[in-house]
Amino acid sequence: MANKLTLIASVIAASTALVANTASAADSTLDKVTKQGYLTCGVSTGLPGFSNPNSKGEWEGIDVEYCQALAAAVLGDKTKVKYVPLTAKERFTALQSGEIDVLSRNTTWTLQRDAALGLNFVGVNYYDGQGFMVKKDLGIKSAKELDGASVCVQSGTTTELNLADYFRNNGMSYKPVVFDTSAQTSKGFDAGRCDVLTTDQSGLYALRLNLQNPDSAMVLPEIISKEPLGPVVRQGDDQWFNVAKWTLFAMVNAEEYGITSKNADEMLKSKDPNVTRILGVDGPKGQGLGIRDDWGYQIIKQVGNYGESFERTVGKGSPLQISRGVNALWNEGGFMYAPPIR
Ligand SMILES: N[C@@H](CCC(=O)N[C@@H](CS)C(=O)NCC(=O)O)C(=O)O
Repeated sequence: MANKLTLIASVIAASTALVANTASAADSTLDKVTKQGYLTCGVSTGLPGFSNPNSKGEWEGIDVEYCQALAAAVLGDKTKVKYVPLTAKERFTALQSGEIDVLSRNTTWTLQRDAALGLNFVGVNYYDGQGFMVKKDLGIKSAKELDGASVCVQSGTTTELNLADYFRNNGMSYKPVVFDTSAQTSKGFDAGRCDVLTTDQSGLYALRLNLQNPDSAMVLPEIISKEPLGPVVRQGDDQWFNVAKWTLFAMVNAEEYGITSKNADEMLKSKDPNVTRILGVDGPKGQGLGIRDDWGYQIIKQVGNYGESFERTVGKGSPLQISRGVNALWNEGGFMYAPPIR
């Protein structure tokens, strides 16, 4: 009897180990990405500055450049990315199911998403906050004057929840007019389906550009929430989580130490150990992460540092013209601070 029980126990242990092994092999996103030779990146269906197809159908934006950086770090080639457009409602299921390797889609880091949804936020690549846009001819100057307004809003977002909180907190009522994509939301606003459009403030500036007459609308001064936006991976894959985190940190650190896509080659010979460690000439290189030693160099050379990416996509080099504000580096009055590469 005892023998039989031992036998059963060891069979159970062996099959559990087998299941665990299969699961961990299947769960290793880094192995999967390396084997297939490309990365699958979940983006929006189109939001200028963040993730948006250009006239040639190429994806552009700060969230797209993060995926390019991740591909450069892991595969040495920023073009090895397959983009999967996702609505706000679809995005988390796509990540949980393994359809995408990383979600990089103006997604707000919240407790519920980080914990209950089984996801890990990589960090913050854009500090945002929710705002309102109205037609100028309404004559409204503050969100406090919006009692009774109809509000165009996108489903499956923090925006919907903050909107309800804000109106309730201020003793005001509103009528939600709900859409699935940003294109539908801004068309709805343009067509007069609502008095006001609400979303992340960066999104307001982006959507305003696409209105028939951008000058007819204005953004109200109130910011009603915190929207720290960042890339997301699945829980339970620490190696991939690390690679994803340090890709973002390398871009921020590179800006801090003045390494750019243009001077990266020269910087390989720098006397500053902070610089050479970011570029993988010295220091931990790729060992602990399990990727190529020159991962940092590849990110900066092929994509650029955080500041370059910001200016090109949402900043002064883009139609959005957003200033750095709180997204400046920590030593320039902003929140962008990355742990050291050493
Ligand atoms: N940051 C918020 C809102 C994200 C969001 O989806 N915003 C809309 C409105 S600008 C958007 O990006 N839409 C793009 C799309 O429809 O694909 C969240 O994580 O819930």
